[in-house]
Parts: sequence; structure tokens; C-alpha cells
Amino acid sequence: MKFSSALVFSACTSVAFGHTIFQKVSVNGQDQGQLKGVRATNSNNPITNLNDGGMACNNNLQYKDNNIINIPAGARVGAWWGHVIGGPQGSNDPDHPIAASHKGPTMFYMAKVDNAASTGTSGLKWFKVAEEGLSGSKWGVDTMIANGGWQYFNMPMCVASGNYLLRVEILALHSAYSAGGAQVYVGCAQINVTGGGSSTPSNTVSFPGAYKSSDPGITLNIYSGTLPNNGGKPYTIPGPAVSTFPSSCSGSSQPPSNTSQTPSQPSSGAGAALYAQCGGTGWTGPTTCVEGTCKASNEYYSQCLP
Ligand SMILES: *[C@@H]1O[C@H](CO)[C@@H](O)[C@H](O)[C@H]1NC(C)=O
Ligand SMILES: *[C@@H]1O[C@H](CO)[C@@H](O)[C@H](O)[C@H]1NC(C)=O
Ligand SMILES: [Cu+2]
Repeated sequence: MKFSSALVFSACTSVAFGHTIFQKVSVNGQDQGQLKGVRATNSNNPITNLNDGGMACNNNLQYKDNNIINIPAGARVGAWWGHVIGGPQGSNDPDHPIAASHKGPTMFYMAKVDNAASTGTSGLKWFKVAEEGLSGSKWGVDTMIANGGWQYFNMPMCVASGNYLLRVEILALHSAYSAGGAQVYVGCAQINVTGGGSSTPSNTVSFPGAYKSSDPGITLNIYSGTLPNNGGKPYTIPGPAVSTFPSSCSGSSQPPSNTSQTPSQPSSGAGAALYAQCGGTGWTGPTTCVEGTCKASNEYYSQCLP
């Protein structure tokens, strides 16, 4: 029997089926508070119509806070997902932060705005700052579940300072074998990047508009038998390439401030501090960490992380 798209859709639209909601942010390990500085919906249902206006920051935003979260350039930024607002639904919820069946990539996008608290979402130009797709049989969603609902990226050092909407996305592909089956979970945070550079990426996209049902990463069967590893083939994450930034912000109108993320170059032998840079293209500073482990977030930037 061939599944109708209606059947496929109804298999995962009930609250009981392990959907998820983005609901808070952390900066360098510091929890910014439940529903603070975010635009969140009370509904954990995904968006499946790729032309829906909610593809930018979701719909029915019952939680729309006026706070703007300050994020130093280079900071480790976390976004937290829960099965329902507050986290688990009842005690011992196996579908918190999301049902393990919901394999797929995780992504972060940013759009420059004048005022993150008051801006609308129409006409915004979004650039991608991070993504995690499929590695072996491990998906971005698996990493998020292993991190207790946290999805992370490092704020680029040289991104222009100022207000942005940060768009947090999970794309669940368990039903994506027919058009309209991919599930978009999305929410936004209102942020103010401090101590950055002046770089504004040009490879931007619109939401809605960036994804099409014909994209190789949107309509596909990720299962090889019961193994959700895309048959061992590479998975193509939808949307634009992750934007690149200069490895040094020198010459920018606003050099990095003296935060722990921008250490002075210590004498030989000393390592970088926790959350400080410890590598990347053109980096001449310390490549070891006094605290934490040096981890690469991309070819341009490595950071000491706990
Ligand atoms: C953003 O951060 C800068 C630098 O700290 C500050 O001057 C400005 O007031 C902040 N803007 C908002 C909207 O928070
Ligand atoms: C940054 O560090 C330099 C060198 O230690 C110091 O002269 C300067 O005052 C610091 N600037 C700020 C904003 O703290
Ligand atoms: Cu679901």
C-alpha cells in the first residue's frame, strides 16, 4: 500500500508524537533564562509548508519577550529545545527534547536588523552561521539530544556588531520520503552582537523561500532498511553554504573588545583561556588551552571549550 501524504502527515502532528519547541538561549554556558529574549510558540507542531510565513521565526508566538540578549563575538551560543514549554511533558518523557526518530540536520541563521525586539521578519536577509548534518549515522538532532536539548555554535569573531534575529532550526526527516513530509522546527532569539567586526555576509536567503520541496535535502528517504543513515551517502543540508568571515578583524571599524574571547597573545608556553580562540586560519596565538580543550568550529576558528 502506498501511504497517502495525509496519512504521513497525521502520523506526526499530535502533541504526543515527540515534536519540540525552541525556548531559551545560553551564552558561554550561562543560561539566559526560560523564554528570555526569544520568540517562541506554545505549539510544538512543525511547519511542513515551506512557503509558510512562519518559516522565518514560527507562527502564533505566545511568547514574545522584549529582552535582547547581548552576545560577545566569539561566544559559545546555545539554543535549547523542549518537547513542550518548560521541557518534558509529564514525568519520564521519552520524547523530550524531541523523539529520537526525528533524525535530521540542525542549523543556525542570522539576519541583521535595526531593533531585534521590535523587528518583523518579512524581507529579512538570512545568512547561515552553523549547521550539522549527517556524519556516519549521527545526525545533528542526535547531537542535540545527547546535549540534553542544547544546540550550539560559536558566534563568528568578525561578524558586524549590532542587533540580529538568530534563527534556530531543526529539520526532521523521518517522514521526508514524500514531498511535504519534512518537518521544520524553528524559533528565533533577539540578540545584540558586541565586540564584533564589520563583516556582513552576502550569501543570504529569504524565509520563506530558501527551501524547496525539490531540494535534495528536503524530500528524500533517509532510511537504508531501518538505519537512518541515508544509505551511507552524504546528506546535502538545505539552504546556503555557511558564511565565512575574515580570520582577523583588523581594519574593521570596531575591533574586538577585551573579552575572554579575544585574549592578548601571551608569551610562549601559556595556553588560551576558557572560551578563548586557540586556532584557525591565520591564527598565531596559543594553540593549547589553560582550561578546556581546543575544538575547531570551522577552519577559521577554534576555541577552548569545557
Ligand atoms: C548592543 O551592545 C552595544 C555595545 O555594548 C550597546 O552599546 C547597545 O546599547 C546594545 N544595543 C542593544 C539594543 O542592546
Ligand atoms: C584592552 O586592553 C588594552 C591592553 O591591555 C588596554 O590598554 C585597553 O584599555 C583595554 N580596553 C578596554 C576597553 O578594556
Ligand atoms: Cu514530531
